[in-house]
Amino acid sequence: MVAALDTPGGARAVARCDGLREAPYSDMEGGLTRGYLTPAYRAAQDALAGWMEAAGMAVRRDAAANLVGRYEGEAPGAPALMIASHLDSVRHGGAYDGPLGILLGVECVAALHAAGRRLPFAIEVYAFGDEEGSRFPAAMLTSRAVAGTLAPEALDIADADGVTLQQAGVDPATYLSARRRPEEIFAYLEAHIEQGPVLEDEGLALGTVTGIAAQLRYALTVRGLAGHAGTSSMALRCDPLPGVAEMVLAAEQVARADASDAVATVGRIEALPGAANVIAGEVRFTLDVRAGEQARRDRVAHAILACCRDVAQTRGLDLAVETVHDLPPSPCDPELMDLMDAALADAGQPVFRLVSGAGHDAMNMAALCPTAMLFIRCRGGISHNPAEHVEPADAEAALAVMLAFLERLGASRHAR
Ligand code: HGY
Ligand code: MN
Ligand code: MN
Repeated sequence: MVAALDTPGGARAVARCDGLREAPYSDMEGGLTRGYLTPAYRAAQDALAGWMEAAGMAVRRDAAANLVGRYEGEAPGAPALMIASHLDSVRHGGAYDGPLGILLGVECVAALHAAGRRLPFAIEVYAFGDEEGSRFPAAMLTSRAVAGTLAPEALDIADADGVTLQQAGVDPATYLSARRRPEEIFAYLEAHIEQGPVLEDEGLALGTVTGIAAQLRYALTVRGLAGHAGTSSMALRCDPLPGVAEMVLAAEQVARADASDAVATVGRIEALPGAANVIAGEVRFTLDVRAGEQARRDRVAHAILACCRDVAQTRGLDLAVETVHDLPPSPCDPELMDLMDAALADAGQPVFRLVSGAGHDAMNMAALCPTAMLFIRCRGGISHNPAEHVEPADAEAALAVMLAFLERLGASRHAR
């Protein structure tokens, strides 16, 4: 069990995140990898369930194996504000990307519970199970299921070891019953580390998020002809790996040349069969393209794919492109942004707004209800890296702003 600080608050949320980076809450030795539905995921859920119960919440797991803690409002069964983020991590990632937003939600409820406070709405804290897509070849499965935007066929997937979702412990036949309705959830709030350098550059701890960049993710497969590294002359080779090298460089060059907020990343590449003395027969790689506006994202992505097709044709390679996901930009709700700005001021924080280049579950929840996000400074903007760091004082400030946000939201609900 993770040793939890006795003192409720943002610093305890940070300490709990630190505890969740250790065994048995990680699938790897010497770092943090927590995949959806793995033993580490289940262990982390068990620790979280205990903290939710101690904060006065009723705890359940939904059909998508999300952990959900509910704290009733003044009237039982009232529509809820969802406060959420994700419990899974990238491979060898940081401790705060996801869990900090969940645990700050738990601290919000713990503060209300300790004061015997009930608001004019319920609060449901969700620990989404799959945001990163680090285990299965899909991302944001669980928030899409809750938002009602997940297609049934998206569940027909298996991880790198061939383990299906069903074998991993969820039932595809009932999975989509995790869906919530607008009459149940009226708004969504996610606190998250910025994962970028803006707040630190501005000397600020917190900021109101204006929206989330549009995101395209592809899986590309390039096939050539496997062969013997010693007997195949250079002139006669059909080696996909140098071709993919040209494609990767093209992705960087096209995105740089756009001289905008567009970004392109090849994060994973795999040469098969992967032996030192075998010319690869097949190379698989991912391509992630983002921009604040969909048209710019599409322009850059299509230009990169055109370069890939040219390279494949020139080199006589076979190219297959699969779209893994296509996420439009997701603006945050203007009224909730104003509420967040006012809550920042209530808590003595400068009011500052910024866009999110990183994707978040909030972009899916926007299909269900109005969304708000609060960004928290992280050192050097480093994330998806074990060096990810957040100051406990900044988490305390975030909690104060979130509690002020709840009070203002309550007042606005009373005024209706
Ligand atoms: O990819 C992202 O932006 C998020 O961290 N899953
Ligand atoms: Mn992440
Ligand atoms: Mn995240």
